[in-house]
Parts: sequence; C-alpha cells; structure tokens
Amino acid sequence: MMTRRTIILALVSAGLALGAIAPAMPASKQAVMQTLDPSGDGVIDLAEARAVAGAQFDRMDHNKDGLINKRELGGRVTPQEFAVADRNRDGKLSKEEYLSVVEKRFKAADPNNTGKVSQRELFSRAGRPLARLLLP
Ligand SMILES: [Ca+2]
Ligand SMILES: [Ca+2]
Ligand SMILES: [Ca+2]
Repeated sequence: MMTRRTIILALVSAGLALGAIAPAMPASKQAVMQTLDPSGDGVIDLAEARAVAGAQFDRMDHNKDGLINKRELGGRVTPQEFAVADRNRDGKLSKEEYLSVVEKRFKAADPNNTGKVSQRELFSRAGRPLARLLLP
C-alpha cells in the first residue's frame, strides 16, 4: 500500500524528472524563444508578440495589399476567430484585425495575468495556439 509519504516522494521525483528533461527540449523551442524574446529576459510581452506576428503577417501577405485572406492565412486562424476578427466583414484581415487574434491568444497563453508569456506558458496547451501564430 502506498503511504502518503511514498506518494509525495513519487510526485517529487516525477517533478525532478521533468526538470531534468526540460534542458533536452528541442533546439527549435529555444531558437523560437530567442527570436520572440529579443530582450532576452525569458518571457514574451505583448509588444514582442505583436512585432513577431506583424512581421509574420507581412510574409503571409503575398500580394502586398496589406490584407490577408483565408488562403494566405493557411489555416492559422480558426473560422470562428476569423469571423470575430474581421470587423469590417470584407473577408480579409488587416494587420490590426489579425493582431486582435494574436492579442486574444496572448491573453489565453497568460493564465496568471502577468502580461508576459514565459517559455513554459508558450508551449503549454493554452499557449500553443499563440505559438502557432508566432512560429515561422
Ligand atoms: Ca494580401
Ligand atoms: Ca477585414
Ligand atoms: Ca504569464
């Protein structure tokens, strides 16, 4: 029978194991953080997220008309998000409309409301939708 103490020990060693795995994280995640976090403080603030997503927007906007359509978006945004973000209902997203999606996903990725998304938060379940908008 597992005693309370055994359970706690098991939890602690599981925690230690997780800690030990963390540095072996794929290099791409670290590279991502370096790109996303030019200030190097280990967290992404909204301004950094907007800057990266804005540059991403420019790359997606193949015909350079300042708008991206669903085809140019290539499934990065869900149809529901698209409908909400497309405030003027022209079937395209302007950069500001697109960044409203980024902002919503940023807030979802920051459940502790620090205004910053840590690496752990970014690659959590809640943070992955944001990561998808920021990754190349
Ligand atoms: Ca376009
Ligand atoms: Ca629009
Ligand atoms: Ca946070």
